[in-house]
Amino acid sequence: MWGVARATLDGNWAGGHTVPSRTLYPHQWSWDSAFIAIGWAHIRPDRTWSELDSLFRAQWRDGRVPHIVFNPAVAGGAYFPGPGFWSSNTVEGTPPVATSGLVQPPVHALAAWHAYRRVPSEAGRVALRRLYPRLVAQQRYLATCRDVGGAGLASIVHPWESGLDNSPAWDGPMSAVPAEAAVMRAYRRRDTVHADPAHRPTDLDYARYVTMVTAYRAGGYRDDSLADRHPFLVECPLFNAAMGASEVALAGIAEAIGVDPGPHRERAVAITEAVVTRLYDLDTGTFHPRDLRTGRLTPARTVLGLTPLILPGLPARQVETVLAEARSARFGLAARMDRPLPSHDRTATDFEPLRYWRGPSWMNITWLIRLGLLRHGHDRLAAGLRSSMIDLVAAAGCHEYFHPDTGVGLGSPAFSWTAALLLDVLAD
Ligand code: 2M8
Repeated sequence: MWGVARATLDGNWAGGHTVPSRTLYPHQWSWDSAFIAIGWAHIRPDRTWSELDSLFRAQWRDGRVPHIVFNPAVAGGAYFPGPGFWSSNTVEGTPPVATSGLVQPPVHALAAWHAYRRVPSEAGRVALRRLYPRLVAQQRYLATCRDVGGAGLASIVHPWESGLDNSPAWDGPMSAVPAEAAVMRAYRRRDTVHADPAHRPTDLDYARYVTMVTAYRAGGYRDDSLADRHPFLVECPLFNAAMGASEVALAGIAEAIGVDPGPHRERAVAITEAVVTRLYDLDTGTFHPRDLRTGRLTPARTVLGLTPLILPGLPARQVETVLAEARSARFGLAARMDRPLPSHDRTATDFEPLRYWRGPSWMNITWLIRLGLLRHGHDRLAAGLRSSMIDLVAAAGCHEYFHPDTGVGLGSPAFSWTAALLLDVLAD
């Protein structure tokens, strides 16, 4: 299995960065690169740092790390929406390379620190020193420009920023976004050329995705007065838990390179408190996104609700109830998993075992929740997730996602973060 994972990463290495998939995603994606960097640490540590360096070279002057960095050597039409659609070159403070204008969950400091601690080296320390100011700028952008709710959490302006594009978590906020058929008639989707349309977001989802980007782009991707003009504004538990966990990681990095870790620790505490105050629901005992348009928590009980476990300072009360949620029939977490961890509540009427983030099991989320379980001392449950990850790849290969009942491989068959995170758990 080690060999398959290694061959998958090698096959997707594009010189300087790794594509998530040669067919579906032929450019560099932000949070993919963070997970991929962790995998490279086990086989080619130099590539861990190339991966992160190439991503952060595309950082905007305001600190945002774009969710896609386009490879100029790949044809413009290979992915929709491509560089021409985003037009980053018309915006001030953008890098010479074309990028998108959105972000993704800030797992990068977490990944850089994790990779370094797994395989420490002097070259790694030099790379951490180089990356540190960029990682700090990334966090600062999110904590300031994106704090639309004013409570110390970052808002996302598009479901693509959550990484869980068509999660049922977004159904409420998405329904408020105007969707005109004419919007989509102007474009041709490329994803459905490579993947079964029944496994992907719908055309209606895409019409709204395009509408939201168009609105953000029309304002030059600026974040001032978003509350007055942007149709989708949400505080996501995973996104903010990642921001908090990255402050914890930055404290570690700061110490390793001789910088004061204190401010990072303070920010980690403040973000953890805000995640609990703003996103925890006493009735369900789990976390939910907050829709800033309505002021309410979104009702779906998705796997996003479990992800604040990655915060080491999550209070015992929340750890306990989130674990109860994870162990319930909704997610089936156990020391011996009988099925993989789903991305959505498997008892919900809108659970769809084949459709992307509406049910299938994903390696990156399983890896993050395993990390959270380890952080809170639940080693037996963490071991259950580790075995489940290994079993999935042993049976199906390095697929993008997996059927949450049968484990059948879905989406791209040679997917980078699946390979990378498998290497990480195998190396344990
Ligand atoms: C998926 O998202 C992209 C848009 O960013 C797409 O569907 O085209 C998501 O699974 C996202 O989390 C992931 O980073 C990206 C590349 O793997 O694909």
